Amino acid sequence: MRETLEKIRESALEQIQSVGASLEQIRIRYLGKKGELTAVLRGMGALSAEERPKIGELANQVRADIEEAIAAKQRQKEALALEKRLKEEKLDVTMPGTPVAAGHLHPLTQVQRQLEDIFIGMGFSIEEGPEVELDYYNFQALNIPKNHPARDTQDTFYITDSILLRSQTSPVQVRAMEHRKPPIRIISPGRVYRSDALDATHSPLFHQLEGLVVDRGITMGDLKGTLEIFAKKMFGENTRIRFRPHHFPFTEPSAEVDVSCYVCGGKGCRICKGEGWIEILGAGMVHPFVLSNCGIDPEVYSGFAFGMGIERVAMKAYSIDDIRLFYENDERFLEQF
Ligand code: 2U9
Repeated sequence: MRETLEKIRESALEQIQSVGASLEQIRIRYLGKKGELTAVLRGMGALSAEERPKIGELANQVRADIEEAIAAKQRQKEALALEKRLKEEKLDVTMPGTPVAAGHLHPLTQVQRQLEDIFIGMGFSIEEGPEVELDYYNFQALNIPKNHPARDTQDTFYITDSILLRSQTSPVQVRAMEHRKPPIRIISPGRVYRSDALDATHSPLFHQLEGLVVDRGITMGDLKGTLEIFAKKMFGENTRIRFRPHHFPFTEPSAEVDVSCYVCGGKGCRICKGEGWIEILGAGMVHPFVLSNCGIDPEVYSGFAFGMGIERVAMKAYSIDDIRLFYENDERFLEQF
């Protein structure tokens, strides 16, 4: 029996060391319930009382040796596998990275922020308000009563008789005047709605930026100076502006404002259609009726206001000839900005 045990140990240890051995199969073959060592242990009953403990001790030693050899081989296999993996997975941290496609602000947002920054730099603050407005704030307070011809030029989306989608951002400024005492120096950028058919130059939704200054002693000179600084910052230091007389119900006097062509400098070119000037804004002195509608005494205070379409400014600045490009979100267009 001693010999059998020694043979079992020898053959098991040899198999454990052999390349490609399945350690689990070896364990089952020798130490499993029906294993060779187990079979020997079962036969120990036939031994004499003197021999039994000695053989028992040897059998236990053989079991321990086989278990230890299996464990050692297992550790060796794992170490080899780890070494192999580390070799294969070697990282070259000096390799160039894979660029991640990053988005950016929409060109209209970029232009809006640029305009806002210019006016913030001149001491204006940004004022926001509802897009669903009362007829009163969008029209009546601005000296555009019901049946006024100016209402025909702006086809408005009505929700009820007295509620509408704002057709300009002026109502924001009416509300500001109601709540604040002069000096007031605000801009109101935002979405406006007009019931126009979508074509290359019109959209039922577009964006405006309007400005309003109210204080004692505000004059047309302040308006001109403000818009001149704006034009130079937006279109370049050599830009000049010119006022052409116009009519708006909410300003008196009123003007349309052109900037000298930033492409040809005023000589006349394809961009300014030979004019040398590009129309960019409307402006004027706030009508006394509008001031008093908003609770401001026109005998004490005066003010100027201006307004521009953000799409129009962006189209002029980037030579874009179709307003629809802003709303289609075609990446081939957007990625150019
Ligand atoms: C108050 C009083 C007066 C805002 C003004 C314009 C002139 C103007 C147009 C530009 C192109 C609208 O987007 S557009 O179609 N706007 O020409 N807007 S003065 O006047 C105000 C605003 C608020 C209380």
